[in-house]
Formats: sequence, structure tokens, C-alpha cells
Amino acid sequence: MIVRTLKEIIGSERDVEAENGNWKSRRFLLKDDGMGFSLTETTIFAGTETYIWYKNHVESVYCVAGRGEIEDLTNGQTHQIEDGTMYALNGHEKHKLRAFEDMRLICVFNPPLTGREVHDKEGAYPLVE
Ligand code: 9YT
Repeated sequence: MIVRTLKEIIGSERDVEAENGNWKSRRFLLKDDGMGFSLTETTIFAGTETYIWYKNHVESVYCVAGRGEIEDLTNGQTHQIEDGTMYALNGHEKHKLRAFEDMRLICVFNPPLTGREVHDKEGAYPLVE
């Protein structure tokens, strides 16, 4: 069994911040935990807009605090996000995330993140073996 607390993740190598300052993420589960998915708590900072394209992963995201929106760039639709909203990128959709307040998001990835990915210029995470 794996038991981890936010307290022990904060300040460790599982606590990361985006280079562009748009988000921070606490990685509860990564590939080397052997679960087949990763689990993170990601905060998107208020006033930011982030372009993302997870072409190698599917991701589901559950918002537990804050407010923002997601624009699906494949069809131009924008969906509001607030505490209690889930979105799932089951089609590798290119998207923009905008936060009006700090948004706390619980994110699950398949395949799991290794923790070594960096968003490339396409907004994607490469597949890291
Ligand atoms: C909102 C979102 O896409 N979160 C993904 C996880 C985060 N970017 C991370 O931990 O790398």
C-alpha cells in the first residue's frame, strides 16, 4: 500500500512549478509507483492562460476549488470549470485552460507521468520511458 500526504510532497521533487509560472503540481502517483496511471493535484494560477496538447496521454481532471474555463480548440467550445466539474480529454484535444481564480485540479493520466516531462513547444508532454 502507498500512503502519501501533501505535507510530505511539498518541497520534494514531486512538487513542481511550471517554467512559465502558470501552474504548480504535486505528484501523488507517478509511473514508478506501478499503478498504471498518475495522480496529481495541480493548481492553475488566477489570471493565467495555458495552451496544452496531451497528444500522448489521456487525462481526466476534477476541479475541487476555484473557477475557470477550458476552451476545446478542436471545435471552439468553451466550458466553465468550478468546484465539482470534471473534464476528460478522451480525444487528445488541444485546449486552452484559463483560471479566473486559483483552480485546484485533481488530474489522472494514462499512461502515467514519469515526473520528468516538460511541455514541448506543441504544448504536449513527450512519452518518457
Ligand atoms: C491541468 C493539467 O493538465 N494538469 C496536468 C498535470 C500537471 N501539468 C503536471 O503535474 O505536470
